[in-house]
Amino acid sequence: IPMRKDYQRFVELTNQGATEMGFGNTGEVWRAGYDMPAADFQAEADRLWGQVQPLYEQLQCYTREKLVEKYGEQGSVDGMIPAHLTGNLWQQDWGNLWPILEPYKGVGSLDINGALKDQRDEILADMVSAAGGMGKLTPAEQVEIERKADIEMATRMTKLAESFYTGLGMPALPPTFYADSMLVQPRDRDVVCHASAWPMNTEGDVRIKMCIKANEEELTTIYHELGHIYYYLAYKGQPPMFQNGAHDGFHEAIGDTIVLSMTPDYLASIGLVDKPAVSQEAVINSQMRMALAKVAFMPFGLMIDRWRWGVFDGSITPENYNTAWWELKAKYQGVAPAGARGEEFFDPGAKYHVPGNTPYTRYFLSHILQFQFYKSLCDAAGHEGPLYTCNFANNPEAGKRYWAMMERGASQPWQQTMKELTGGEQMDGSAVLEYFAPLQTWLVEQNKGKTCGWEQPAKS
Ligand code: X8Z
Ligand code: ZN
Repeated sequence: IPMRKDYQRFVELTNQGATEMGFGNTGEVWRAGYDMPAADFQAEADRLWGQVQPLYEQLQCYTREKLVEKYGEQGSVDGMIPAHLTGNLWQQDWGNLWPILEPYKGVGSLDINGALKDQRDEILADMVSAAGGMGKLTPAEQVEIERKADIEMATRMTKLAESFYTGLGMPALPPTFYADSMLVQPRDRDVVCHASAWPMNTEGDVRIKMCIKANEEELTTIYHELGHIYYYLAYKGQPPMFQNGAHDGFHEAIGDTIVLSMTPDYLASIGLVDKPAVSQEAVINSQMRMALAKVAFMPFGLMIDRWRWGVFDGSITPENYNTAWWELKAKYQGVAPAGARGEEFFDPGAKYHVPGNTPYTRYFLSHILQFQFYKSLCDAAGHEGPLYTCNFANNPEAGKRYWAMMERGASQPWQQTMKELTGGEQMDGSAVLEYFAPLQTWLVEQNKGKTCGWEQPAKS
């Protein structure tokens, strides 16, 4: 709420800047960054969404049914998922619903959270015993040693992520990366904990800023951030103008492509899960786990900028900020608040990228691209079998292909860079569908006889 007035003023100022540069508004500036007419870009995003929408709708339907099973009629709002039941403040990642949604209980257990917590506790226990036991420590020393354990664990997780990249033949991170990055929350000052990655100069001084905790989501976020870092390192030989992603979706997709390669086999190879079960049930479980992160995200990745494009072009006015926000969440995500969220609230302000003014369509595009990149790297690695079983860790051919693509930076239209990696010049959701084919079939089966879909709220 304190943000609303400031945001309104900010919109006026940024639009003024856009106009002075010859654009209609800031949304147009954002849509102009894709080597195609800004006017075509919106249709392009719609086309991609249309490809994956049927898969999302099946996941939404299944999730809603499970919520209704658990919470009765409070598990659904006119066919939509109650926002407060997704286990995520923004409804962008449904991983926390795993206990309710796990298709086959306990098959091929993928308890990475548990494994990471155990590791952290072991580090602490070792440090404590080296110091002569907990009883020997003052309360202040106990706090100190816990912190040391957190730092050690965060460093270990970061090195694990780094080892995926070096295993592909990419360079080790420079010593300054570990010396100067912020890996854990400092005690003596307030900081922004939202993860980010920074090129400090053009000579390879790269750093990340995170408050790493020992859980699965944070681990995959490190892989994501190192994707930005390795992209910076790969294109640092380009002239400054070209030291950027082919487009911003490419930048977001580098690390996530690697996360797709974190199959049960890979997780077992780094000691985070036991030898994975091999069965159709294990496949569905593992696909569901990935879908709760990736498929659930897609309409969210799209709706944020649908809202901001509307705000910037004036079709969404300050009197409608919050109403329009929830209309878009309903339309794309099929998610609804349990109680009224009127204009006395400013819910968009709770999403980091809105006050931070980071465009968001990049993440939607990334969620399409990363499956295309993954498929190409799997091809390069000579993978055979269903796409979702591919793990290209330690494969030099995949590494070479990826690095060659990353080295290009923004030196040519992204379509050309895309062609060099994938053979095609278009973004395309078919790799998403290929990857999730077993789950989609399974979901359709589960949803048989259910009334899927939801009521669109009346447009205000
Ligand atoms: O903001 C991020 C990254 C930093 S570029 C941590 N992400 C989006 C978000 O958290 O909302 C990654 C996925 C989506
Ligand atoms: Zn990112």
